[in-house]
Amino acid sequence: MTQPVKFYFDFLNQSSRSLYILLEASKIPFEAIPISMVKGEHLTGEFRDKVNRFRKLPAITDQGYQLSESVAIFRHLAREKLVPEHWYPHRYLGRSRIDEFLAWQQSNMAVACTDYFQQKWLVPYLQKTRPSDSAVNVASKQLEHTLNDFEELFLNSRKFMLGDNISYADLSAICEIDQPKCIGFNAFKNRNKLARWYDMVREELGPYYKNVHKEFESKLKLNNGQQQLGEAHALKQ
Ligand SMILES: N[C@@H](CCC(=O)N[C@@H](CS)C(=O)NCC(=O)O)C(=O)O
Repeated sequence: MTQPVKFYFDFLNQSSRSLYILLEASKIPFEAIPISMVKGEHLTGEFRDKVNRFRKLPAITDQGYQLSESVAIFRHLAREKLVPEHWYPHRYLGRSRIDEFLAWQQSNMAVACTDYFQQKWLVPYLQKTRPSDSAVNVASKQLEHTLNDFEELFLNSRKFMLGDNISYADLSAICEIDQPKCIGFNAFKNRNKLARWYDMVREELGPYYKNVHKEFESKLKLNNGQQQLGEAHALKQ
């Protein structure tokens, strides 16, 4: 019998959220295995030794084989499982367009969104310090630039990036933008097209998105509380 895919993830990570939503929305049987990055669970034990030699999230094991890198995981699922056509459509160069976006995303959007998230939230959390203004400034500029490019180069007058149907490019992009957005960055200032697209994607994803997003926000809140305690402790010393 085919075993469910084992999916290792942390909702603090954008690709973990997009793949989780894809798995759920596609009704692919999977075993969800949360791994806490802030507790360093990805650096030790079975995860390090048997699941992902790169020590990063997300990761899967499928029929005993391990696979990492979110784009490779997405393509594996699309190839090996029953993923509905609209997520990665064959028609009108759909797959090639999505591949083009994912390649751009990995070297542009993901870098900018991750960098902002790390400087503003993750590094201060782990080091129990305040964010460095200059590092956050540099990251903000890079982020503004990437969001302008995204709006200008990938969005159009249609509902979603490829037209009337949502694809994995939209799902992956919204989870990316949530990274800075959920810690207070205003991604929509002077970007009406981006704001309109964001609302339509969120609505289309419905409860799949809502539930995962809620988990992300509660992880941020939970860890924020701990961060403030840490800061107070650091100030006392
Ligand atoms: N290109 C990889 C990036 C994976 C990645 O960098 N994951 C981060 C999560 S934001 C991670 O696991 N970081 C843990 C670490 O670097 O210790 C992908 O798309 O899967």
